[in-house]
Amino acid sequence: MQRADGEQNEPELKKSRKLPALNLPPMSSKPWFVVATKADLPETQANFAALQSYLQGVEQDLLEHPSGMQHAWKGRIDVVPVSAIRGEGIERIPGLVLDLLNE
Ligand SMILES: Nc1nc2c(ncn2[C@@H]2O[C@H](COP(=O)(O)OP(=O)(O)OP(=O)(O)O)[C@@H](O)[C@H]2O)c(=O)[nH]1
Ligand SMILES: [Mg+2]
Repeated sequence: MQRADGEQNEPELKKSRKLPALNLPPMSSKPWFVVATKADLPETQANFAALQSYLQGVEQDLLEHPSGMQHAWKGRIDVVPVSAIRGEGIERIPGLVLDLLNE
């Protein structure tokens, strides 16, 4: 902030306590999987096939990880087709989460 007398005045925010550095692993290092909704709609089939081949490309390191990070998590990327509206296909999800937690 510029004062009328030309002195620099620290903005109020800068005076507040600095946050400590984050030493947590980056998001990109975390395992993940994809839940693909609308599997009950026939018109989503082509998109689903495209999604599967994209994920295979990422898994096989042929395509960039979606985070753009070099040391991103490398593992099996599952994709679960579901009908969110009918609550179908969701049974696999808790098991997938447990597998990834126990990795
Ligand atoms: N038939 C069907 N409709 C769904 C499904 N999931 C969401 N919808 C409908 O799709 C519309 C968009 O809802 P959401 O998916 O929550 O919103 P969104 O993800 O921001 O939008 P989309 O890009 O359309 O998926 C709503 O009318 C939902 O009821 C599904 O699995 N099957
Ligand atoms: Mg949606």
